[in-house]
Amino acid sequence: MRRLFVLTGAGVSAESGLGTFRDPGGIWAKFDPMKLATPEAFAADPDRVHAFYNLRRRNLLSAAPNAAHGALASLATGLAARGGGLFLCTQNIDDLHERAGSAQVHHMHGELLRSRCLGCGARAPCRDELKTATACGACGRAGRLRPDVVWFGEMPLGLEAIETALAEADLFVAIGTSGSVYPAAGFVETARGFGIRTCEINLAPSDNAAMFDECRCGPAGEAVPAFVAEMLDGR
Ligand code: BJW
Repeated sequence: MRRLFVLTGAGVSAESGLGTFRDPGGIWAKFDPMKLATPEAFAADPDRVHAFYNLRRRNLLSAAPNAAHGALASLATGLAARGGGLFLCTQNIDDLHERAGSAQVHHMHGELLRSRCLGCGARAPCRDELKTATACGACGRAGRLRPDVVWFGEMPLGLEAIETALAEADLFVAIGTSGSVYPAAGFVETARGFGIRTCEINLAPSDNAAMFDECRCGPAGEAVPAFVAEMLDGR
């Protein structure tokens, strides 16, 4: 009865055409995160921040899940059928895991296709452009909507549920993440503290690779389906 905790990062969506952050030519090579992904940046220049996320929302809506997303959806079903389970935690704000068929996805850095009102706190689906003038559907105020994502300096979502799931798991797998953003980068140490086996799947070993019991290198679209096949074969 295996219970897996899988943490995904931008690398799992790279083959769907969504950029990673810290690879050469990645999002943070082109844009300054301090001007786009902090609450202070949004307060100083909401139009600039909206333009950045509007562009990424458009890109997401024209992207499709890849074989890695599909394999992780099968993993959840396959483990459940064997009496086990999968906690799928993603740092990604895209919805490609859901579109590939994953029913339960923990979005610790929020979701691009949702907005949040800084006035009344209402969260709502958001597939269109957000502008400073866009009014909140709940309270009617304009100028208070922001993307429902977690910026630097903000608290990631559902850390208690993550801690519980890590404590219950018997294998921790990090896929396509550089392991440079905390607290997610520290999950491998938490897992080790619980005595759980750890595995990294990445294009190349991350800076954190030495922390893992096992590292598998390759593009997620190939390495993840191979890993899932092994898990469901019981090897
Ligand atoms: C492939 C591939 C292919 C490529 N196949 N692989 C210590 C403890 C706690 C906090 C901190 C700390 N030290 C510093 C902090 C503060 C800060 C932080 O971590 N800063 C670092 C830069 C040092 N963290 C925060 O502010 C967080 N909040 C917080 O700490 O709250 C207080 C707190 C304290 C204590 C405990 C708990 C909480 C919030 C972080 C929010 C991050 N937000 C972003 C933007 C979200 C919205 C958006 O998308 O615009 O999240 S930043 C960006 O980085 C995004 C990502 O989710 C995140 C991680 O990036 P990821 O996914 O790892 O992408 P890359 O590009 O870095 O790596 C991609 C990998 O894929 C590479 O390894 C490639 O090789 C690989 N790859 N192609 C397989 N085809």
